Order: sequence, then structure tokens, then C-alpha cells
Amino acid sequence: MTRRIDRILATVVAAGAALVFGAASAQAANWDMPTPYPETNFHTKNIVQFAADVDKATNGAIKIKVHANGSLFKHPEIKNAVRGGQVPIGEILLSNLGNENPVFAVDSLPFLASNYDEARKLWAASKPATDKVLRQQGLMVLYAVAWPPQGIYAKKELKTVDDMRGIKFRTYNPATSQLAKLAGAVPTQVEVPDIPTAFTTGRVDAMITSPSTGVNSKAWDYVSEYHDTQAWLPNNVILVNLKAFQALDKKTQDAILAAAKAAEERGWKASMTETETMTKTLAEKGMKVHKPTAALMAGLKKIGDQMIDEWVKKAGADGAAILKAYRGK
Ligand code: PCA
Repeated sequence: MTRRIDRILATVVAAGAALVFGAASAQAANWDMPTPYPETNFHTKNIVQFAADVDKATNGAIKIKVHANGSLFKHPEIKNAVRGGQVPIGEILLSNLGNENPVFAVDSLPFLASNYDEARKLWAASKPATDKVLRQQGLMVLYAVAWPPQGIYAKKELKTVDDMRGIKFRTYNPATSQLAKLAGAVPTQVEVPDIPTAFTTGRVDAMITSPSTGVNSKAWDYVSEYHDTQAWLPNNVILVNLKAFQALDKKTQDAILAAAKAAEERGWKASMTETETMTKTLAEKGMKVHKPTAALMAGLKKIGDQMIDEWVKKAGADGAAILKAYRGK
């Protein structure tokens, strides 16, 4: 008798549990997430971990499927895909939007923030204005992670900025295009998945990017010189559609925010490790890793100063507030 009651009780408990978790999985949302960079990239790996954390913390209610390397939407389309609700979430390089609003371009101004401490400070200083503009567009930043510092890849050693004159220069955002122009080079926008072909077909001869992207795209196959200029550390941001996020219950929202916070911490740490290991890999693969000459650095800094001045003029009150928060004056 007791055993029968036990059995019945066990069945009732199991049914109750099925009801609770079943409810979660009945509403389980599958979130497709387009990202621009390869699966092997540290940002992507961090996102995959974030997706696993969200799955666990929401009891399977939110399942994020990562579509890396521009396979679902190409990089320039990802922001509008999230904004228009075609996908609820996606990753972009924030400074890709630099022409839309100068606030988005601040992390790519040469030598404004050129190490991890400065880059983090600059993100903290620019986050409120960034959030404000994005929310007006129905978007929200879940987290941001910086790329390793940016260095120049070329076929010959660049001893001065003059050595960049006339070379076909691969760019990835409006700021890199402006830098190329100011150096007398010829800018060509190329997304990361297309880098190897752009070099092997002669569309470009040089680029500025991280040791990370250099390794991901096997730069040693088509260039031999890396100049460790540490010019800036641009941020990738994870954007979520505000309406899709607000439609979730509070518990689910909190779980996603907590996973995002952990991903941001983990991502910045991974980025720092990446800088060291990937710079070493470039050397191991036979590239010459140069400490840039004083003349090259002076030339690049002069260009950076000009770009910062132009940005200040364009960015108005928002820009002034960002610089004040960043520099503390
Ligand atoms: N890699 C990306 C953005 C910055 C970076 O380090 C790229 O080259 O497009």
C-alpha cells in the first residue's frame, strides 16, 4: 500500500516537473545569431560559450544558434537584420557604424586608446552615448569585447608613413579607410572572410588589423612583415533587438544579462592572451615582427591627431562628454 502511494506520488511529482520544464521548452525560443568572424576566432568561441551559458541559465528556454563567418548575414547587413527583427541577436564591429554616428567611431581613432586599460576606460566612457543612440533604433548592447591592438601587415618593411604611399590597403571600417587616405594609400574595404582572396588576387597589398585576424587569415601566405604599432583596440558588440528582449520575462532577461556580463569579462581576458599567443604565431610562421621605427610611429600619430581633431568637430556635445569621461577633464 505504502509502496503504491509512493509510486503514485513519484508520478505526480514527475508530472509536475514536466509541466514546469515542459512549459519552458514549449516556449523555447531558437535565436539565430549571425556573426562576421570565423569559428576559430576568440570572439566567436566566447559567443559559443555565452550561448551555452544562456541555454543552461534559462533551462533551455533560449537556444542561441551561432552562424559564424558571415554565413547567415554578411557583416554590413547584421545590424539591420537585428534591428528589423529578422534575427533577435547578432555581433558586429561597432566602428563599422562610424559613418552613421561619430559616437560609434571613437574606439578606432588611432592612439586615443592603445592598450587594454585605456580601451576599457574608453568603452566605459562611451557606453552611455552608444546605448542611447542604439536604443533609439530599437537595439541594445549586451556586451562588448576589444580586439587585440592593431598592427600593419605589408610585403616590405614600412620605415615611414611615406612607404605606405600608393599601396593598396585593405580596410574594415570608415576609420581605417580615412587612415589609409591620409597616408596616401589606396583604401579597399574587405571583410575578414575575403582577406586571403583579396591578397592573392592582388586587390590589396597591406592591411592594419590584429595579430588575431592575421593568424585567422594566414597572413604569412601573402605578406612577410608585421609592424606592431598597437594603434587602437576596436570593440565587437553583441546587439539584441530591444523588443525581443523586452518580450522575455524578468527571470530570463536577468539570466541573459548575467551571462553577458560573464562573457564580457571572459572576452577581455581572452583578448589579452590572444595578443601574446597570436603575435608569437606570426613569428613562428615566418613573419618578421617589427617594433615600428620612431619615424613610422610619429607619422601614424600625426595622422591619429588629425583624425581625433576631425572627430571632435563632428561628434559635438556627445563627443566632448565621452572625452571628458575618458580623460577625466
Ligand atoms: N579584426 C577585424 C576587426 C579588427 C580586427 O582585429 C578585421 O580585421 O576586420
